[in-house]
Amino acid sequence: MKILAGVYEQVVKRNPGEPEFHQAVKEVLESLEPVAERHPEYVKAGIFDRIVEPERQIIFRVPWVDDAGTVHVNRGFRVQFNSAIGPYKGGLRFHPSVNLGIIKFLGFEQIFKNSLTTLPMGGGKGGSDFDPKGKSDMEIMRFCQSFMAELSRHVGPDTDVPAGDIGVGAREIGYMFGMYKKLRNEFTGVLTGKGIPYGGSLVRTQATGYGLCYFVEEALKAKGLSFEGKTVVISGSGNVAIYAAEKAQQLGARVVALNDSNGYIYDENGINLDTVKLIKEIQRGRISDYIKHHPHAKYTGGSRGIWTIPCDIALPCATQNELNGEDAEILIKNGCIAVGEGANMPSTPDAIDLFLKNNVIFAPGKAANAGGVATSGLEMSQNSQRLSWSFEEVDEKLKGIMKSIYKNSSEAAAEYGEPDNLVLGANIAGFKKVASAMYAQGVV
Ligand code: NDP
Ligand code: 2IT
Repeated sequence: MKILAGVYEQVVKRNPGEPEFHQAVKEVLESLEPVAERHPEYVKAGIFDRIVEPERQIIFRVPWVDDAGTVHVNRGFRVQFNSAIGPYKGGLRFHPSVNLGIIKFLGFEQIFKNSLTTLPMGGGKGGSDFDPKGKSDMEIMRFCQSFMAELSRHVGPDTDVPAGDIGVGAREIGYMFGMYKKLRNEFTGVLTGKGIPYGGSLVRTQATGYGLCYFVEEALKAKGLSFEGKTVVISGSGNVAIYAAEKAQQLGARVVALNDSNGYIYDENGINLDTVKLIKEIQRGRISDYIKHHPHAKYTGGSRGIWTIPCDIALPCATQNELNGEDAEILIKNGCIAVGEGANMPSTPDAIDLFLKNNVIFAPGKAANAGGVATSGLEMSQNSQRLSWSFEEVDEKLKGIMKSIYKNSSEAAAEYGEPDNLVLGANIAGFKKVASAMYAQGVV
């Protein structure tokens, strides 16, 4: 970095103790250096300085009462990062590891991801350090209501439209939607990922995982390859992982492993997804329960070991920095040909370098997992029109969007001289639209 080195230095200085945010910004600024060279007018207009500073950061107290009558206090966040091309849009994460730096890294990535979808959505992210694990349904409901009691002041269908992320699925969205509607006396599309009976979109549940496979399929196709007959390892066993596995299977691959934060399962016959859905979506159990249903499968404790399983395609779909340089070396040694990020920033920078240097097809999260938010955008369109589209119609639109994200990212990569570098391509393609919108709107 030359032109943009000062921007990065300022980010580190101004945001101490936020390593994930620094990591996300550094990767993007490194990709944008050649853009800054070609566009001195963007440098002069302070586009780079402004894009790394959230427009607004909201931090609030979330008090709630557990089933035993004990009062708990969690911290709530909403970072409204950039609204140049549309209302703030991005998920809510409930996980004990959540802090401002995590939400800022996610919100920053969301700006470029949402731009890539071709839909008019700005970037934002939120959440809480609340741990949903082991909580009763009523505790979850009271927490969500308390969270929305404050959040409702800051969001709205034309202002900021949250959705799910880790620890937030249809149940939590339902409780938050109910509270928003009661407080505002408005039935609006303030959240996406809603249940189908009250304004949700078909395919939103499947969208991130399906979209990931559609994207990887395009990248494979460009090299004359496909999912057919490939062995796939997927980390996580939540929303993204389950539907990535489902689509990979539909495309003819054999998915042999999944994990959660306690350990991984290996099933050489191919994972039975009905069992995983039962354990994870209905019983809210642990992935280790899989071997009770399928005794021939193997369970191994520890969350990292999953990358030691030989595979052709690896899809990290759990969390940030879950795949490091050491894991990348093992995957490459085992002959892995493609890595598609379903999670946000799951690969560390040294892992990404290794994949790129070793000609592993590498599909970065902000392009490859954009199918979730893209379908959220389609949910917003349906809500505005007070219509709902069929499963096939939404799925076709999702497929079309993932194809255009691949096309735009690979064309930008080629334009800037590194045709196989989709990290570079996605960052540049996502930036272009936001930058020209910010430029046109003046210094605001
Ligand atoms: P879920 O809560 O449904 O599932 C998360 C999964 O990841 C669980 O299996 C969980 O295991 C595992 N996991 C979470 N944290 C850790 C950790 N620290 N170490 C190991 N495993 C962990 O979330 P999603 O599937 O929705 O999200 C997964 C990833 O995909 C996240 O990075 C999210 O930001 C990203 N994403 C999600 C989208 C969506 O539409 N939902 C869209 C785009 C990206 P455990 O149960 O043990 O915690
Ligand atoms: O990281 C993401 O893109 C999401 N969690 C989905 C956001 C959304 O608004 O659907």
